[in-house]
Amino acid sequence: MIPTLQMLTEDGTRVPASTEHFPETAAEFEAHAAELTPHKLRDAYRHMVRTRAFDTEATNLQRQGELGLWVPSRGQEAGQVGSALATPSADFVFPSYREHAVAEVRGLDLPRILPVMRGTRHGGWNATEYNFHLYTFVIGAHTLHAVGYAMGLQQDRRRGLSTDGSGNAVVCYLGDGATSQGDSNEALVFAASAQAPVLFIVQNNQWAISVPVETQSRVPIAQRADGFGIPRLRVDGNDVLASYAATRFALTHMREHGGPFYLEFVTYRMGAHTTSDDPTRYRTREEEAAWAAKDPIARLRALLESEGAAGEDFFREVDDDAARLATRTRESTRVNRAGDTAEMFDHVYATAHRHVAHERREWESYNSRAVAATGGAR
Ligand SMILES: Cc1ncc(C[n+]2csc(CCOP(=O)(O)OP(=O)(O)O)c2C)c(N)n1
Repeated sequence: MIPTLQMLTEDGTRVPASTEHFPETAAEFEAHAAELTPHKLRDAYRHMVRTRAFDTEATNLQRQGELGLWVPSRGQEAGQVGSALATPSADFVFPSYREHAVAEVRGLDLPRILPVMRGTRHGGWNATEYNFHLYTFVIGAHTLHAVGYAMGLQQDRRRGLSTDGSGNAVVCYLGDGATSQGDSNEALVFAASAQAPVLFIVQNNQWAISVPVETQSRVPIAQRADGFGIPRLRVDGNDVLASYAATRFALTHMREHGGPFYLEFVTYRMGAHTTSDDPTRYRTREEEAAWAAKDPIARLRALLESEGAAGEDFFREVDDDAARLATRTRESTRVNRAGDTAEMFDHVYATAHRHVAHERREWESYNSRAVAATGGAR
């Protein structure tokens, strides 16, 4: 079994990175974790609690018929927040569809994720504004987009084109199930061949809908990187310190040595796969209880309390902040109506393009005829 980096135990105690398991790199992990000052740890906690409140509200909205579908992130907040805090804002991020806490850290107002789940928007935000791509529901497809983007960065550099503000690396999130997809494996081949600067972060949440990770892979997920010649690390994904330190380490390694890196975050999807799923059909209550005891938010709270970094006032204020976000999520979603469908042409390219302009005109003309034919109903 390969070792797993842990710096915060399940009961919220800070522990040094194991020098036995990571003899050459433990000191670097420690140095990175030390960057998380009490102020930054409080920020991390706030992001996690806000995301969970939003996530719970979105689940409720789906149950009440306000959303077609919801994809809960409960339980995966530490890995997402830790890695996102370690990622420079100029580095482009390709999420799959469960990275709500990453969106929160990137500065995207979380209710903006919901129109696509309500069926009123094609996307929801301008990806270049946050360096955060739209969600991709086709498993693994975005891993190829991420590698293509990183190869573009390499081309720009080779040609001496300005790369100001375009970042040094690309971060791509995928699930354990996605590691079985053809696209994801092709992405790893291309990333390794081209030595493209892509950090693959696999959130191993133990389940791909009803398929357990043991069926997905006969070896620990991180070990899959070995066959591609990509350096890797296995990390406790419910530990915000280790997730942050590992991501900082990987991005630093990539900057110094070039090429991709692969992180496996060991975590757990505490909720259903989506609101269309019933996990009681395929997993035990004992398993759920065992992982509930590793809740990433409780763990960070215990650390903040034991180190005197936050007190009751802070926790109450964060809960109020999260409750306000949930209320705003509900209110903005219930009045949300279909947007202008032509906005799907807005962000295809960063600058205007005549083919896209032509397609937009064609669409607008078709759409106005279709609206007229249905007597104005949309
Ligand atoms: C190409 C493709 N095949 C199948 C699906 C159906 N599908 C949706 S989610 C999912 C499981 C993904 O599991 P994993 O990659 O572990 O991510 P998680 O949902 O657990 O975050 C599948 C098979 C899909 N969306 N796209």
